[in-house]
Amino acid sequence: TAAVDTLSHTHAVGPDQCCSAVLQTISAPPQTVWSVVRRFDNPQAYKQFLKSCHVIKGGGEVGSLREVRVVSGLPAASSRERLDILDEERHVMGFSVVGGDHRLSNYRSVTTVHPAGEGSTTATLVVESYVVDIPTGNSWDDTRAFVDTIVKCNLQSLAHIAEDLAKDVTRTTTT
Ligand code: A8S
Repeated sequence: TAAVDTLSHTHAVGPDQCCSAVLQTISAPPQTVWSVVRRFDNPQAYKQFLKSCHVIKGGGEVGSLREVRVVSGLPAASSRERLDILDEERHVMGFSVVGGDHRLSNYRSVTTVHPAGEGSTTATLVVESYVVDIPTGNSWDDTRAFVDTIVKCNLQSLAHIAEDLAKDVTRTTTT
């Protein structure tokens, strides 16, 4: 069981917007997971649909802007994103899409990292919630299915990377 602060995941949702959340448990310490999530300048470390990221403003503080390029095969080419929150104590990171060449207008997401399991420090629960405009011609369900798929892939990839990092630490501290 993990204590998830639900306020971080409370979004204002307009009538033509879709919102949802995805959960992922990870067999690695929260600190290891956070070390990957907190890097606003390096989302492609775990988001496999991204091929590059250029920071166009700031040094990772709130208000920093990045431009990511998307791999081919998706109905998108690039996205311009602003860092909304980076709370190093509570492990909360959030960003908004502010431009780019894709169909997810006004996309906003918040990711939180929590200790999980019985008094354990080696398990983590990640919660990622989002809000986005429903594109013209699409339904709530279409939109949710599309975005949930991307977010689930990202969080599964985050799990693999954090679990590998945690194994490396165990290996170097026990040999
Ligand atoms: C994230 C989450 C999402 C990213 C989407 C949903 C996106 O980068 C991709 C395809 C799109 O059509 C929209 O945390 C956009 O990055 C992979 C370019 C925004």
